[in-house]
Order: sequence, then C-alpha cells, then structure tokens
Amino acid sequence: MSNQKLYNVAVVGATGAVGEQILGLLEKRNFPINELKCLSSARSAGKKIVFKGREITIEEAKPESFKGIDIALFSAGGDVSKALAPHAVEHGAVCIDNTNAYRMDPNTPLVVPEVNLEAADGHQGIIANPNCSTIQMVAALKPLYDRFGISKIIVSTYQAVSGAGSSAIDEMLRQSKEVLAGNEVEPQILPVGSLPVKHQIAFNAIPQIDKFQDNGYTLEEMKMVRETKKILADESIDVTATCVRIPVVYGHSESVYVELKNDYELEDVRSLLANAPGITVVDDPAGQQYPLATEAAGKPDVFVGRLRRDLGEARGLNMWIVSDNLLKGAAWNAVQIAEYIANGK
Ligand code: NAP
Ligand code: 3JN
Repeated sequence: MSNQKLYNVAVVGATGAVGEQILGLLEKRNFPINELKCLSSARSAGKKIVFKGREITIEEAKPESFKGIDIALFSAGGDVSKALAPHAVEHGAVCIDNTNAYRMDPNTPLVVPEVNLEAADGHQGIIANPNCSTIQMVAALKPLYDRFGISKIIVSTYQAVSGAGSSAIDEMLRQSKEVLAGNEVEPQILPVGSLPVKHQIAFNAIPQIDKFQDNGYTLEEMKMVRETKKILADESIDVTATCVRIPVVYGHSESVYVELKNDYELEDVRSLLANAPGITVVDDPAGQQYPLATEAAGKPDVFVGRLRRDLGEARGLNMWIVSDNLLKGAAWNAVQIAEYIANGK
C-alpha cells in the first residue's frame, strides 16, 4: 500500500487555455489528488469537464472555494490572483500563480525548477510562475550563466497566439480563413493593450505584446527584463527584449544574443546544453535541423539550436530557443512546482 499523501487541489481558470493544460498534466502525471476543484468565472460555472474518467462540475471561484484546499494553481489573470490567492493562503493552501500579480513581490519566489527550485522553499503561501517567454530563455541560459557568467542579453521573441488565450487562437484561425476567402478581416482581440486599437494577426507580425510602458517598451518586454534578473538573482545583467506576436498557434520562438563574461568554446556550450535538464539541443545546420514551433508543440522541453559565435564580439553567442508556451511556459512549469510541493517541500 502506498503512503503517498493525497492533496485537495484547486485549478483556478480551469476552462482557459492554460487551465486545460494544467488539468491534462495533473491527469497524465497521476498527481496525488484527493479532491479536485475546477474553478472559473460565473460564465463557465455549471459546465462539466472529465478528469480521469470522472465528471467534474466547474464552480465559480470565490474566497470560500479554498476551504480545505492544499494546493491551488491559478491561471485566471492577475486580478483574480490578487483577489483570491490571499484567501487561498488564509485557508492553508500553497498557491502556484501563473500570473504577473506576485512575480516581482520580494516575498514571493519566482521559480523555474531547472534554474532555482530551491527558491520555492522560502515561500510564504504563494510561488509565482514566470512569464512564458522568460521561462524558456532562462532555462536555456542557466547552464551558460553558471559556467561562463552573463553580462548582456538581447532577445527578440516570435510568440504564438495561444499566449493571449483561447480567444486569440480563434481570432487567428478565423482571420486566416477570411483572408484566404478574399474577405476583409475585423480584428477584435490582438494586440491586448490599453487602447481599443486592433490589428490583423493572420499573415502578419505584431510588435506589441501587452500594454506600452512609459519607456517605450511593452509590459511583456519589461516582464522579461525584470523576471530574468530576479530568477538568476543578478541585477547586473543588461537585458533588452522585443516581443512580437506571430500567426503560430503553439510554441514561442526566441532569437537570443547573449554576451558571456568569460571566453567560451562552442563545443562546450553545446555539451553543457545537451546535458542540462529539460533542454534538447537541435543544431545541425548541415542537415537543416533546428528547433521549430511545430516540433516543440505538445512537448515539455526547451529546444535550443542555431548556436553560433557572434561575428563582432568573441564572447557573444547567438542562439534560437523554442518551447511550447502553454506547457513549459505555463502549465508544465507550474505542475513541476506542484510536484515539488507534494513531495514534501
Ligand atoms: P483564457 O484562455 O482566456 O482563460 C481564462 C480563464 O480564466 C478561464 O478559465 C476563465 O473562466 C477564467 N476567468 C476569467 N475571469 C475570471 C474570474 N473573474 N474569476 C475566475 N475565473 C476567471 O486565458 P489563458 O491563456 O488560460 O490565460 C489565463 C491567465 O494565465 C492569463 O491572464 C495570465 O495571467 C496567465 N498566463 C500566464 C502565462 C505565462 O506566461 N506563464 C501564459 C499564458 C497565460 P471562464 O471560462 O468562466 O471565462
Ligand atoms: O502573450 C503571451 O504570449 C504570454 C502572455 C502572458 C499573459 C497574458 C495575460 C496576462 C500574462 C503573463 O503571464 O504575464 C498576463 C499576466 O498575468 O499579467
């Protein structure tokens, strides 16, 4: 007989793009669940989902929903986390929060298990999951940081529409059909910013993800800057990001220039990455093999390729990093943390 403790688990945002992936992983990983609560807004309350062959009714998330809950996974937006995570903590739950609400809070660990899992030990009830674009980048850079040090990162992202939720996926697919049929499109969802201005995403690239900040960068870009420094616990790294939405459904791609503090050999970089947990190197220019969003979709790993020394800076390295934004970028990273908690941390 197993003496594995079973947990009462709540998934907040269970009907969303991220929530659905979290439920899929909890089932696939056979997470030790006693009771599972699937929470959403009033809009989806009453709908049914099937988990391990059992029908579960979606409930509206309320402060009292967390009574008896041990682990709560939040992915219903920052406002919901701000409103409800403190109640979950009061009821004794450990919250793993997929939103921006607590990421930069000095009392909240910001965790990528392959990078700084030990930071989770200091939690005070909430552990934050970083932004998807940050997660895949720091997972790939950590082995290089440890071995050579990093002074500068310049990243340009090519982000899938699923990062903006199920409605953005629907919009991209709908627009694509409209364009192919020769019809006008009426953009309604993207970019998600502070103005009602919308742009076509089908057959396009939109250089805006989230709201513009006073410094000319978008919030997504500033998330990458701040979160990278917090996760690597190094404020001295210069980070510049340009985040772009492209018409891909699953999988964020990133072109990353990284300046190392020490001299490096490309072969050492390759073998460090090949031996790092959660990283798969796909780097064979002769065979035209490199990471692709279509190949990364549905897989938990971070894929790295196009490794090459910068032409001007001998300590500069260019690389291409791809991962499924809803898996390692959100649900899988959160479930990895939940497994760590369930294993007694
Ligand atoms: P989505 O597909 O639009 O789903 C939103 C989910 O939140 C739905 O389950 C929705 O329930 C629920 N919800 C909305 N308002 C609510 C409320 N007032 N109370 C309770 N539940 C509510 O969005 P998504 O892509 O899954 O993303 C959800 C959130 O996850 C994002 O806002 C973001 O904070 C976070 N996220 C993080 C990453 C990352 O980089 N780590 C990536 C993507 C998303 P209904 O069915 O009732 O509408
Ligand atoms: O756009 C993407 O590809 C990632 C989006 C993440 C996101 C979307 C809406 C709200 C976030 C996030 O995780 O930072 C948030 C948020 O929590 O602020």
